[in-house]
Amino acid sequence: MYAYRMLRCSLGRPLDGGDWFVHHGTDVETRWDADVPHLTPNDRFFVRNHTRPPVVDVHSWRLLVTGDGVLGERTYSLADLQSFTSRTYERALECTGNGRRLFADQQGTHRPGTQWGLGAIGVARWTGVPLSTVLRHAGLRPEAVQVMPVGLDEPYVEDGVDHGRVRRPLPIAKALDDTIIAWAMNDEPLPVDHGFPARLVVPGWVGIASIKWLGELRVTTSVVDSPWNTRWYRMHGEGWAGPDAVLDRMPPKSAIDATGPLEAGRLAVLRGRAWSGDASIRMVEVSTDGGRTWDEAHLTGANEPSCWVGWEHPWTPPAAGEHVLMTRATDSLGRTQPDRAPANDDGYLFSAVVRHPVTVAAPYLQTTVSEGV
Ligand SMILES: Nc1nc2c(c(=O)[nH]1)N[C@H]1C(S)=C(S)[C@@H](COP(=O)(O)O)O[C@H]1N2
Ligand SMILES: [Mo]
Repeated sequence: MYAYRMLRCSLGRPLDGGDWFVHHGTDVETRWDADVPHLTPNDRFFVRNHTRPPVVDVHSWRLLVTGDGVLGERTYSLADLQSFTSRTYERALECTGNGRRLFADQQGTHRPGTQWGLGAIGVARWTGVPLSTVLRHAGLRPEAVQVMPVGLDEPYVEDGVDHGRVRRPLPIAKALDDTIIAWAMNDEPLPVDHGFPARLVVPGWVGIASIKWLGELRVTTSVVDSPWNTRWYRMHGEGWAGPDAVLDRMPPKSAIDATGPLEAGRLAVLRGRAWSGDASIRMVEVSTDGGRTWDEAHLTGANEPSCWVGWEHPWTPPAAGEHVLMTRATDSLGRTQPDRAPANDDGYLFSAVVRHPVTVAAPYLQTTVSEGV
């Protein structure tokens, strides 16, 4: 696996000769300071693994559909899944803890866990079969309330406690809505790191919902929990004002792409993107003066729910030196990025406006002229 990751990193490089990722142990995040196209290439897509990717023999692999929520137990080979009418869409996948480092950087409260910047998100073109198609084919009972997808990676052990295979209950409504069992990512077979041969894609929801290396779907007529919704991936702890809540939809967020060199008095076009879970983007506002004044940016390209939309905004830096750029997204549900992200013990959902410091150079022409005088 390590060799595979090394190989992947050596295929093409950003301009500075580094690789496409910020490394956090076995997890990697996409670098915002390198050019990130609308569709995140597979070899630049963030990876979050609780343990290690399993080696799956696709010929003997079968997806087991089981539980009292279906009429009988069934298994599906990859070819079986691919024989159904497929669905393809561009959707974001984002880790629940994306931006966790900013709890320390911007709010002075370090939270334990992977210290992601903003790069634990990517957008891919996913192809697969709607989960609803497979559940109905397996004989979904009207009393079914949830689906528990189970990964084939080895059981997750933390501090000597075996929590079992990575799994998290998905309410039946979301399972039957836009969730797919995907086998292709950007028109290529799923890479090993991203769940080969098949994974769930649960658009707009916390990344943990999109279980990789699918082995089983347990469909039940009663609620069954897993540590991934009782112990982790919920909002709780010091400073958390709301009710202890299981996480589902991601909040609106926005980011600024690499700006390139900025020069005082010279028009630049700031670009970036904004996204929100289960919603499209209504508005992106940009501040070039550290949050005192805000202007509405121009949205570019498609604006689909649970995907990102581009924005651009012209800016002529008034003076050389340090400036702080900020962006604030509002989604189609009326949710706006707050000044501070709600505190919670595990550092989930860093949704606040992010400060983006830039250095503006002195006007090149003026310097040469004054030097010549
Ligand atoms: N089986 C399994 N599924 C999993 C995980 C895992 O460790 N094992 N990690 C989850 C988490 S926390 C996230 S954020 C996404 C990451 O998907 P990616 O690595 O393809 O970007 O997968 C989710 N699905
Ligand atoms: Mo995650």
